[in-house]
Amino acid sequence: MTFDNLTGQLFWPTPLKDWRIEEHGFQPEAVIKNGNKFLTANGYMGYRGTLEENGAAELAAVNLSGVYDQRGTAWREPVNAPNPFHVVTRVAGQVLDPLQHPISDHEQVLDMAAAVHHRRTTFSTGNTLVTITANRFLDMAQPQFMFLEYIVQVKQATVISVTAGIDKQIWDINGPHLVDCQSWREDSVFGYGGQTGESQLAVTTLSRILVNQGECNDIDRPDQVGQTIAVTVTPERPLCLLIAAAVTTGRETDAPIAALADTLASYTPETIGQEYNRHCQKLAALWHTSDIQIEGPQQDQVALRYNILALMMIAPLAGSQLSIPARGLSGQTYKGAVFWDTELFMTPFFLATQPAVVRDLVAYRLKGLIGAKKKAVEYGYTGAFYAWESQEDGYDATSDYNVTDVFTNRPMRTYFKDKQIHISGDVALAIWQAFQWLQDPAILSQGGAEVIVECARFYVSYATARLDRSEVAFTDVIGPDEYHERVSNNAFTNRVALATIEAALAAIAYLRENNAEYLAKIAQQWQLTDLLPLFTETAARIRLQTPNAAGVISQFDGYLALADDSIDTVRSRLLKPKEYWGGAYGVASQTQVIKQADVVMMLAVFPNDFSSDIVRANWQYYEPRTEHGSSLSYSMYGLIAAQLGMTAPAYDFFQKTAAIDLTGESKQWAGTIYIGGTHPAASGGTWRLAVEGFAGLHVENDQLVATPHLPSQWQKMAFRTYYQGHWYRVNVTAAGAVVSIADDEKIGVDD
Ligand code: IFM
Repeated sequence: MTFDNLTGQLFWPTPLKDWRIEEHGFQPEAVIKNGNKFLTANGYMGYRGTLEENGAAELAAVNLSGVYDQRGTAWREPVNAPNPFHVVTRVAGQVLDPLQHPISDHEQVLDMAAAVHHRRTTFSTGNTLVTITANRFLDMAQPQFMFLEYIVQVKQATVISVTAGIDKQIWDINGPHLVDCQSWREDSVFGYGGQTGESQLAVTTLSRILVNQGECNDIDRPDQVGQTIAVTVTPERPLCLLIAAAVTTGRETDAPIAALADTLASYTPETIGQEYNRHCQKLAALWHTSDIQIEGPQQDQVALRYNILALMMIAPLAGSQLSIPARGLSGQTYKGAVFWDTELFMTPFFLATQPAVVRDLVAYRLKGLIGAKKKAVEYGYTGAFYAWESQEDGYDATSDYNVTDVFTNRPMRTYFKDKQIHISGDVALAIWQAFQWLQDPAILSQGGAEVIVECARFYVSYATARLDRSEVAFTDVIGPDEYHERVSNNAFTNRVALATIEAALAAIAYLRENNAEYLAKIAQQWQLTDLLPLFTETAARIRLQTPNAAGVISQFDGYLALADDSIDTVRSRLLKPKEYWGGAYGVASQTQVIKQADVVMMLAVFPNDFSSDIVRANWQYYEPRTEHGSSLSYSMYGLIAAQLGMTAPAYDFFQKTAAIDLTGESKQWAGTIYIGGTHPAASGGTWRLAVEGFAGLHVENDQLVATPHLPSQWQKMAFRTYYQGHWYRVNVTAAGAVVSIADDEKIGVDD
């Protein structure tokens, strides 16, 4: 459909440098990395930061939140929807794609204020220049919708042909996931989709193209459904396309395809502009409560905002009861599964800035209780053993063979699923923290208390199976450091188990006092009479690792007796670059080299357990022995360093954790398995390091207090935070911090 008044520049990116991620020049080897770096998302779906001409080979994808499928015996993974923004421009039959065609200029930008992806590429073609500019956003106000403007400018009159529409070739790792796919067209709207093989869930992409000139023809080819536009473009009149698209799945029964198609059919350039404004308003409201302003190097401000936006864009939609996968909405790696990353690294950000999101994060784990109870039974325990890699309804997607041996190409038995038992406590403690932070009794009475009690029950049953008469031990486990498998009394795990049982006792005590009716109803189901003494007795006897004469806490029984080789020595023993460091024969397994913060993680989760001398002794002992092979590691070392006042290393770790998705230099392989994508735990960790580390925000006697340790590079920090029914402003300088109430804020926990 042709619109004369379509001139482009509807979603133009901000010129403000503090709000821009930008890259200039084109590097073919950075295409996949940039797909992660320039991701845009809106909680319903993520669109990888690829260029419009890219397809499955460049990992272009529309990754859906919470829709999974399994093909044969391959790993179950999230489903990608057909991509409606596949646009290819040709001049004299040549495809304008920087991977194939000479260019004179290229930029890619993420406008963080409006979550707009922008690219502009100038191609040298014949004796003229053709510039393609494209801006797109995933609508925050109407999350099933997304919009793209695509503009072709020329230096002199040039015959241009454009093919635009839905790409039928979907990037899948273990697909294809959509079967019985069909395309269709009704007036100006066309669509393509199918259904998932495993659960027959319909997934459809709909689209409509608006253009300002040219001869438009509908196409429906094996690879694409859409339109071709042929036109002689002049310097005075660029070719402009606007694509309005929507994705729908069988879950949205209240938004049938016909209704979405009607909305798409009704759009004009003006109403799309209005929709963009609504999207920006929605995002501005999120920024209002979530932004952190600093006075310091611009690159730090930009990096901080980048990580905050990364979390805002992937927060589950209100009421979806979904959570956040370890790779966010950037694709299918890590099976789109939810790990402890959400509870320990991301939840603190949402509690403080968008408390309503926490309701869905908690609801997701409540739904997972059935699966967690089943898993406990499968392993011979009672209570709730949560999935290490959780998909929908708490299904544990972890394979028994999560790593492939690079020498034999055989799957290696790993024990993440069976032995990383701290996951149950991570879930329980996050729910307990949410209850305390939000002061919302419904969190406990609507299922939260049950989860906490069942997780505590699991620890009791795990421990009693190996009960030493005097001490409760947790043998044969894996702590956060995954390189050392099947160890005993991992310091973090035992401490988490104790805190879980204590939280269960506290939750029961709270219910007894405040909701006796509910407690009476479930007392029998929980077998409270038997359970309470068991909880008290177990909690009193859990063996905690204690500091030795030098103040060092052993990561697990026998850890300090392992070979104390340096990381470089251990690395020098690798025979292949992608060799796995852990497991039975890994180069790190029989040494003190660890993958990620473990004892230091415990110190971050339980900050009041030890004196600062002990905390410092452990930071100093473990840091040189930590490979930081997980994106979860830098932030926790930075957080503890900041709290200790070691601001120089804290700042160094801030820069490292904040840059993980900006540089794309994190680990991309586990054995022969690709694990690339975005790292929201590092983003949450970045926020925690800034807020809990540099600003020193914490709770003392139910009051928010800030004891700052700003790095010398920062002069000021200012941000908002929610706590127990109030909004606060926190202003930090090197001299101190002021935490003041700001109840003029309109956005509350239920918005
Ligand atoms: O949850 C983490 C784990 O701690 C280390 N490996 C990667 C997982 C997902 O981020």
